[in-house]
Amino acid sequence: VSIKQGLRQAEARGELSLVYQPEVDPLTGEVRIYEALMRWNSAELGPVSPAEFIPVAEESDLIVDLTRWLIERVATESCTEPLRSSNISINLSPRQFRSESWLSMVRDRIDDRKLDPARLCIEVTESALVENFDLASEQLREIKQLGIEVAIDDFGTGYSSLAYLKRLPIDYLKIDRSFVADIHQDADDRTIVETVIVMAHAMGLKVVAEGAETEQQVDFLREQGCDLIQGYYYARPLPLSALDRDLANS
Ligand code: G
Ligand code: G
Ligand code: G
Ligand code: NA
Ligand code: MN
Repeated sequence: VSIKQGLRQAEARGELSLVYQPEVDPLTGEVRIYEALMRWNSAELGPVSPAEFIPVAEESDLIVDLTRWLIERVATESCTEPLRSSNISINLSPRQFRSESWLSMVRDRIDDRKLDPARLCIEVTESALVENFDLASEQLREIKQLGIEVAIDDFGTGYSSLAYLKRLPIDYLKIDRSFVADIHQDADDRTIVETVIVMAHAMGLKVVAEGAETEQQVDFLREQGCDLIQGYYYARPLPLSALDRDLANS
């Protein structure tokens, strides 16, 4: 079967799930945010990455069903431990972000109190915001009015400048893991990370570093004042049932 055919049945067959990866305050070791990441384990195709199936879903109405599934599942799981004592972030592709249907789904769950907007963060890439700046501005204003936070994902891999993003109501920059990976070996990457943190803080933004795998990376990021750190050093993305156990020893 093709990805498209398989995806059409994925929800009904119970093949979709969420895993969560913590974003940790390096000063206290506390989890501030759990990032929800979608997983599809297809009976025919095996595990398929969202990087592969989201673009396919976007070619049709399948993306609407997938987005609804994501929001409903996050709403349900966010009420259970250990998620209920942290914030939760969800990823939206640029096309998902620009269509407003996800926002009305979120609003419905806020209205019936299944989702707490103050605990929700939306992760989008730079391109989602800069490719249609006016629409993005309008969308972000509505999101902020609801009390939802916004993070720029994979920061540094797009083509926008911080000065440009300053005109948008953003809460977090997530430094792309490609800059974090070579912190030990590459002085340029160290400079980029230091500079992004200083500039982001000067602009009132919080910084999350992605992809920290080693103690040296975590030490460097903490010393530079990075607000939150995510990566295998702390935890891999894990299903809800495995989160408790993992946090007990972190
Ligand atoms: O977790 P993983 O390495 O499989 O993620 C691959 C890519 O898919 C990442 O860029 C991630 O941000 C994205 N991704 C994961 N879950 C979702 C989701 O629910 N929606 C969207 N749009 N992208 C997701
Ligand atoms: O594009 P995005 O940053 O959303 O991608 C998230 C993906 O990155 C997740 O699917 C996750 O599996 C992966 N990831 C998370 N932490 C690490 C890490 O420390 N190292 C590496 N190589 N990948 C990571
Ligand atoms: O621990 P487990 O076998 O469930 O890990 C699944 C995959 O996650 C591994 O194959 C590995 O690629 C990745 N992984 C888990 N922890 C780490 C880590 O600390 N560093 C890196 N680079 N990858 C990891
Ligand atoms: Na993300
Ligand atoms: Mn990312």
